[in-house]
Amino acid sequence: MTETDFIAGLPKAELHLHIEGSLEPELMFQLAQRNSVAIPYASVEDVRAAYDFSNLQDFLDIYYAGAAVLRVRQDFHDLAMAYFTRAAADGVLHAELMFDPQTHTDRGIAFEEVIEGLLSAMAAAEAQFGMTSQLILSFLRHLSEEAAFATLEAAEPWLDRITAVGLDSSEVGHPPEKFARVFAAARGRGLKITAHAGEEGPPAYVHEALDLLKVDRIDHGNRALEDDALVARLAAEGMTLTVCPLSNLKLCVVDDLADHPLDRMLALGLKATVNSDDPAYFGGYVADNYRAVAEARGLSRGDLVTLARNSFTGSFLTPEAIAANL
Ligand code: ES4
Ligand code: ZN
Repeated sequence: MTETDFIAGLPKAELHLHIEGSLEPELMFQLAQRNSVAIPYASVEDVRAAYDFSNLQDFLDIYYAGAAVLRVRQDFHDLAMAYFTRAAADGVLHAELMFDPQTHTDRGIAFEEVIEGLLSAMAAAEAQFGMTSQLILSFLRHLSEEAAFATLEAAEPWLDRITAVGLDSSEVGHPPEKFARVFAAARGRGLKITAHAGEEGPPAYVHEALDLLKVDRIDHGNRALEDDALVARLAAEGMTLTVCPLSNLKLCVVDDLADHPLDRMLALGLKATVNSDDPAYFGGYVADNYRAVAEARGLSRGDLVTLARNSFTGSFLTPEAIAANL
C-alpha cells in the first residue's frame, strides 16, 4: 500500500481548521462575482502568487481581505461544503471547525448568516459523508476584550450548537491574559476552551493559556518546546496540541519541514495531532500535512497511527463517540 493510500485510509479527526482559511481562490472568484465584491486580483493564478508569507501577520492581512467575498448564508454553506468534500476524501470522520464571527460582523454581516450557513453545511456533511462536526467560535485577539464579550453575547441563541471557544489572529502583543474574563464567561456557559498559543508567541503565552484561560487543548504550541518545565507539564496533563506542519512552513515558524518538531513532540510524550489550519492558503488539506511531514521527518506508520488516534482522543467528542471512532 502506498503512503498516500495508508494516510487517506487512516480514520482521523481534524481539530484545527479555520473555515475561512479553506476558501480556495476559485470559490473566492465565484463569490466575488455572485456578490459583486471587488477583489484585488486579476486571476486565480494571481491570487495564488500572493500567497507568499514571511510571518503570521503577512498571511492574516490577505486572509481577512479574502473573507470579504463571504456575505450571505449560502456563501458560508458553500464554503463549508467545499471543505467537507475535501476532508471526506482525506479520511476525516470528524471535524472541529473554527470560525471568526468578528471578521464578518465587523463588515455588517449578521452573526445569524454566518452560523446558519455553517450549520446547514454541517447537517449536509453528516447526511452525505457520515462526517460529524462541531463549531469553535474564535475570538480575534487583536480586537478588544469588550468586542469579544459582544461576540459571545451575539452567539447566545446558538450556544447549544457551539462546542467551544478559541482565540486566534495576531498573537504577539495580545497575550491570553487579555481575554481571561471572556473565557471564564464561556466556561460558565459550558463551552470547551482552546487557544492559539506558542505559534509566534513565547512559552509564557502557553502558560497563560493553561493557567488563565484553562484551555482543554492548545492550538500549535510549537514554542512550548523552548521550556522544559512547560513540556513536562503539558505531557503530565495529557494536553493535546493541534500542530499544523504546512502552516508552520508557510508562515516561517519552521524554515524547513525537515526541521519540524512533530516527532520530537511525540518522543517527549506530548499528545500532538496533525491539522491543516488554513488549507487554501498553506498548500494542502489534512492528508497533505500528514504526507509532507511524514516524508520530511521519516515518520513510521506507527507514528501516523498515534497521530490519528490522538486526533480523536483530543477531540471534543463525548468519551462514547471517541471510543466508537478508535
Ligand atoms: C490563523 Cl495560522 C493562524 N494563526 C492565528 N490566527 C489565525 N487565523 C487563521 N489562521
Ligand atoms: Zn490556526
